[in-house]
Amino acid sequence: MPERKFTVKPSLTTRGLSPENQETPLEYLQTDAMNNYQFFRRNHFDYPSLNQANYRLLFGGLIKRPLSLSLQDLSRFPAKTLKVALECAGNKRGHFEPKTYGEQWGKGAISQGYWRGVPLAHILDLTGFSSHAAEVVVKGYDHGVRKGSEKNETYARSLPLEKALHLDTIIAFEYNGQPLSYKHGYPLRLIVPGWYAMASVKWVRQISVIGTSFKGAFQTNDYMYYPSQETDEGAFPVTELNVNSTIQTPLDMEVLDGSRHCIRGIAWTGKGMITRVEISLDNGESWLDADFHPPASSYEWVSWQYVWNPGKSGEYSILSRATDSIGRTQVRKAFWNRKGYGYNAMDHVRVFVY
Ligand SMILES: Nc1nc2c(c(=O)[nH]1)N[C@H]1C(S)=C(S)[C@@H](COP(=O)(O)O)O[C@H]1N2
Ligand SMILES: [Mo]
Repeated sequence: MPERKFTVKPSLTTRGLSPENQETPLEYLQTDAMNNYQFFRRNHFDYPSLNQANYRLLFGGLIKRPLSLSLQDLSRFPAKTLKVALECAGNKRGHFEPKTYGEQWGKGAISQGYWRGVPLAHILDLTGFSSHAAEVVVKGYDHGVRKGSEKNETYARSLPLEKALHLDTIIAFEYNGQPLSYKHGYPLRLIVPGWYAMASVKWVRQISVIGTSFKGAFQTNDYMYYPSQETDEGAFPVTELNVNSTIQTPLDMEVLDGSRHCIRGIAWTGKGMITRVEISLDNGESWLDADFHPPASSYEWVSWQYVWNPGKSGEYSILSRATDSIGRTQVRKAFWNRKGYGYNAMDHVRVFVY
């Protein structure tokens, strides 16, 4: 089987420079824990400047004991390490038909690695909160004029109390055993496993408990599914990841010889576990099971492969389709929505075998 050997390291694919939006060249990666320089970058504003020496994480709102924590204070809480894939809600937006406005992401607005941090619940236990608490708002340091508005805004998102108190929702300070890199949220970022990555707020400044539903623009304007082109009717919030899969090799429109090839890719979901990945070599007429090791947790992707002997020369249309333990399966056409979130149609590449 021809092995792909690279002498140069793949670099990020640029979708925007100011703010920086770059995607992971997933097609060229062999690892399942990305280095910082291969991790996709998704920013709404320019990188913030923050005073590292005096950094304090503030807790406010409907809590009994307001709190301000230094990094050292935080290090005294019990921490855990989780392998989590972060996927941008706009991953694969460029595949929507008809097209939708926004960064035209390909398949690489997803990356994963090991995040270490303190469960937010441990800190909220310490502050205590009122019986009227409904949501927890996490505010970042970055701000500016949001695309599509004229107002100066700060990046902020809320979580329902239940998700905020989930023991795997962590305030992370390490990635792959190192302090977070500046671009990925140093010194602290929230990690919300199972949800699209807009929830994983970088450069956390303040955490507030509120008794109402948060109305920030990144929650009420953006990161809502709008099923209709013309009106906001039927809108609902973007939360958990959809079941999904991506073919890494071969590449779309690649020319292959007739020898054995390894069709390789990843599959993931935000709820339950991946239970099945299938491949079709005839554009969906028939399906074959791909091989993968069961995932250790529901927050990481599985790497799957299928060894293929094409035999006959000609054009092939290859599809991948993942199924999860709650019974969700990828379908041929993704649910279209005006802002282009949550694309999860079966993946599709065409190859020519000579
Ligand atoms: N403070 C802040 N946090 C943020 C964002 C942001 O612009 N500012 N973008 C969110 C979105 S939409 C995504 S997809 C992820 C991207 O994280 P990364 O740049 O570390 O890959 O961060 C999320 N957290
Ligand atoms: Mo995102």
